Amino acid sequence: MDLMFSRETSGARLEGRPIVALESALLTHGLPFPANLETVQRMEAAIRSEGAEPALIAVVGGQIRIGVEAEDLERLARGRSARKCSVRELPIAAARKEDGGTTVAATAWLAHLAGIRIMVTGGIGGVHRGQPFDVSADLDALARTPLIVVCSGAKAILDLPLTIEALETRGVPVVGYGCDEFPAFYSRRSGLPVDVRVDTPQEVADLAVARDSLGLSESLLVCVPVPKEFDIPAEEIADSVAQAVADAEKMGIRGKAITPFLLARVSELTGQRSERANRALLENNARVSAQIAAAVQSLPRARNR
Ligand code: PSU
Ligand code: MN
Repeated sequence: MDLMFSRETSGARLEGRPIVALESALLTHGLPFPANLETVQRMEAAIRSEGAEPALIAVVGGQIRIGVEAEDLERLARGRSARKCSVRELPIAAARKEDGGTTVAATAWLAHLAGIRIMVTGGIGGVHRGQPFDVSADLDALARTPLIVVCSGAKAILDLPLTIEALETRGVPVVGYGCDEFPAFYSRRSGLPVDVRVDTPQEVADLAVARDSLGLSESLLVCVPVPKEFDIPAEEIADSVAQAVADAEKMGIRGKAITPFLLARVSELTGQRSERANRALLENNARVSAQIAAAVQSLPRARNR
């Protein structure tokens, strides 16, 4: 399957400038229009302001796009027809020539195919509350794709202690970026420890070098807490999350529809406070990922794999 690079991303490749991949499920399924489009544009601007090139990864009419041009971006943002593509849906959307928003799992795989070493998201998927068998494909994808994944931890709608356990089982190092606790998406703190704390982009690059020289295939999960002004302490969001989870249960919402439903419901219940936090952390994560991309760019590529 050919990957289609946008004009900007192929330019950056030729010039050897750092590229940061963005997932597109947040555009098609995570945030409502027009907040979704605005947020992606702000993420792209933040990445460019740090001298890196953003590459939104998505499926457009069955084509795998590494970087999406403005017209298609707007269609993906407006239309609710795109398929939410994790790894299992990728061949379906490609063969059927559909539009698709790629989750962390699918984006990581496609970024890796494209030779991109870092991607950014809001929160990774994980183990769902009360449903220990509903485990996001993000976790297995992280375990087999040697990327740097910048996020604000796992989404607060999940069972975070079980998600941390599942990451441990899969050998994914959890890196706190300026923090000692695993961030809980809307909240800066979760009470759960990270495996290592770093405070600079260079320290992340050092970890990537060590990972690569050991021949390991796991992503580094670099966790950046939501900016302080937007932090919603865990005890303040707990009731809304519990209510949203109960509503999903009552309405019989399952599988891949759960995450988009819960995000939208929590936003409703918090009067959009959670959505503002989501947008702020996405933009901040984009900026941090571009800074890390610059530090990683000068490193030798992993060999022998
Ligand atoms: N981060 C956000 N909003 C989102 C997501 C992440 O701020 O909508 C998406 C990601 O694409 C992630 C997906 O991979 O939710 C997880 O879905 P699931 O639990 O169905 O694997
Ligand atoms: Mn799931």
